[in-house]
Amino acid sequence: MESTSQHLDFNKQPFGDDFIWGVSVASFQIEGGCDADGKGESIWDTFAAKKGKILNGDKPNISCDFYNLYQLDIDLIKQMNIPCFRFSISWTRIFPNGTGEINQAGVDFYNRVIDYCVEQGVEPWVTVYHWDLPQALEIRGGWTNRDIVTWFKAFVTACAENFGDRVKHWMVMNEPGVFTGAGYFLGIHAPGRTGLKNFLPAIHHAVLCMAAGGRILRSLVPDAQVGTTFSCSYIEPHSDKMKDVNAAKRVDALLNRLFIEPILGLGYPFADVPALKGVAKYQLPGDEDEMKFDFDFIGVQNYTREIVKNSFFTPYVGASLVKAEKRGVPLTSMKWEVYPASIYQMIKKFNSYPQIKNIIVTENGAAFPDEVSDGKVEDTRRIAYLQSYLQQVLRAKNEGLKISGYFIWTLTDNFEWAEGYHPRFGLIHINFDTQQRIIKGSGHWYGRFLSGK
Ligand code: GCO
Repeated sequence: MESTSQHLDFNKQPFGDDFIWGVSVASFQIEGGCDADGKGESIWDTFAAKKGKILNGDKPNISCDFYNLYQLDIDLIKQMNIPCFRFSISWTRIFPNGTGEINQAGVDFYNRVIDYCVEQGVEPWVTVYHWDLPQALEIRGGWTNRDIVTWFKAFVTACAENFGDRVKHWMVMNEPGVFTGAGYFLGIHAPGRTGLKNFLPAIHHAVLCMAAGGRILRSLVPDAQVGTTFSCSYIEPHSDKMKDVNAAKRVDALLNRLFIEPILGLGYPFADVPALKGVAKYQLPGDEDEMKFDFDFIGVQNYTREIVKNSFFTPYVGASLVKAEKRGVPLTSMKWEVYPASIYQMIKKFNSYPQIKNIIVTENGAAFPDEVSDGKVEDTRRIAYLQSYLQQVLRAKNEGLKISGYFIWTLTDNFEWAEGYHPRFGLIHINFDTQQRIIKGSGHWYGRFLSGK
């Protein structure tokens, strides 16, 4: 991998003055305050309270205490010269039972966060749904129940009506592929359900909600830019044998095409993943149109690539991933390969859909085992990672691809879902016992990069 010193004078200038820069977080990963001021229980509160679900038994109840320390964190964003702050809204702060009466104290919390951003000159970018479904709705079937479309519309409407006067950049959903796949098929994320019978309806309802949410935001906040975000990994076959090439094609359809294509009006990629054909069972007449929405931008979230080989015994996809650990490549704490060209390839892939108007990298970053020494965190590997991926974003931009922004995942070390607190992704180090924040070397580097000097 490229060394840090190679890019000491690399700054934002070659990206042009209009390029958008930011940092991303998610409500459940940072806020804590799990029952503060009338907040209801989300599927992640329930899941994390169960034994054996979160690595080391880590608890999300306090996390980074953003609920109380938000001003401090927004001050640090400003100190790092970061213009845009992407965060999400906890559904159960607004509707403790998922639907029904609004909890004004929850609305007030986000009003405080948004107002403070505006006061500090930091632009709020809001994700409506970043995985923390109300447990009260999960009991009624959650993403497998088509009523979720009605519940979700009410949630989006409440967000648009309460925050749309100040928030002009919206993302309806974060990575539907991950919350349906990990939460409703593999059972490793909340709510911990498994199998096609849960996964297939969850996929279709997530698509309907994404499009419906887009329409609501556009009508209630007409001067807003409305987007949504997708996880994606560059997929390469293990060999050039036809069976591996075809296996890679199936995994690519599953991981990279399943949600974007119906939104663009192309339908589900059933031809390449026949196992998903059962989704059709949940489609009602008229859904083809309801699934479509012309988003102003698509958020691409990329961290790595995957190498795929044919695997006769793996059900449904007949393919398996060749683990990065076994390939002798540089790894992050998530055991994800550091492979900068993946971000260029994914921008190029999304760019190739003529229906997509604009692409923004809404997440990219890396977890490394950072350590505090003499009050400092010298995370040179993260700086090298970010610089090398940014070089690839620049390559895409210079080739004329429709890429117009980049957000780092993430602001502070935080609760990394089933992995708990061990993967540290932040530009800011957190001591989870004292809540002390230390801007890491990477945070100082991003600040200099963004100052354009
Ligand atoms: C995701 C989520 C984030 C993660 C990040 C690192 O992409 O899974 O948006 O919540 O924390 O991606 O895994």
